[in-house]
Amino acid sequence: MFMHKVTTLNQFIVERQAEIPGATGEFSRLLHHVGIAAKKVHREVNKAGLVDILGRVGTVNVQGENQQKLDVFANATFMDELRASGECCGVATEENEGIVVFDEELCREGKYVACMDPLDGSSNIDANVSVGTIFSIYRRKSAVGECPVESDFLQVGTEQIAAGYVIYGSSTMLVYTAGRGVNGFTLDTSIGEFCLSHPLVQTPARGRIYSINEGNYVNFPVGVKKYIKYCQEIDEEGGRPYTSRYIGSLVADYHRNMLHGGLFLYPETNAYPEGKLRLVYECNPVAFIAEQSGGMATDGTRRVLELVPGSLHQRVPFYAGSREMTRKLMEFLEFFNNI
Ligand code: P6P
Repeated sequence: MFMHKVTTLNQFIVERQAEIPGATGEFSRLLHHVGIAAKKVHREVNKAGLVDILGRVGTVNVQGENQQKLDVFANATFMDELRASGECCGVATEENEGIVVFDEELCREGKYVACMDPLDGSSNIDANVSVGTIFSIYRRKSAVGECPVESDFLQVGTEQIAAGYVIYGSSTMLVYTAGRGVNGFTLDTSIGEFCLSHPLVQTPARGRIYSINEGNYVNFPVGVKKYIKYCQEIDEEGGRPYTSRYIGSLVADYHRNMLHGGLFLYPETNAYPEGKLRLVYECNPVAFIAEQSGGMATDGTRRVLELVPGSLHQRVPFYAGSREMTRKLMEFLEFFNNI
């Protein structure tokens, strides 16, 4: 039987490293450990419901959100693997108020820091809805050998060395970019490896899907309301009306739109006047992926990757996806939000 060539994540990382002059394998080791953590979280997410890994631990995280057992497990797992890589000196995570410094001897020489949402959308888990891990890697600015400081984690998004997400859905995929395109790897559980399944992903310039929680409609900025109505109008060429698709899990909503074409919108609302999504560990990594796959990501007026983070858990309005759809939305915001 002919076996088509399978490229595992580790083979891909090593091959790519060979292309980068002076690459010393440190970043490759870091990414390898991200892959290990993703496999461990996959295992627990996929047996949730069968064992006592579901539900709340009875604690709340820094966001005041009830922590799910899987949140806590995913946070600990990714931290352990990033620490074990020896290349990361600290992590900023949704689950912890401040930065987590890896002070062990092994990590102090680490050149990288990570920002992550270890299990985004976890409130959906007991309903068997896809959830995700979102991560962002920066080169530290503080001196190697010393403890990292908060400013290492508040770098502008264009400084990202790599970013990606793991989507725990009908299959588990790891999607990442290191600035040379976006590649997707699907977990083949029969061999326990992430295998290249979506090489050099390109988001269609326009699509027919818009994703937004229309339950917040009455409080949306007028430009967003007008854009939603634009999506729903019939045009003579049959391009519209678009389809509304919203899962309520950022990674799942974004991933579908990235592959098929579409626009994800999370504007400011009454409940979240700054927007709900976090700049440092949700919007910046997704924005890096968006741009590297030919799409766009904005806070409505500015490029997300150029926003200077003021605090670890800062929220921003977030619009990301097909570039022609994003541009059209920005036209609506520009016109209607300024009249
Ligand atoms: P809403 C999940 O809680 C999350 O942080 C993102 O994954 C998702 O896009 C958003 O919130 C959904 O928020 O207000 O529509 O339920």
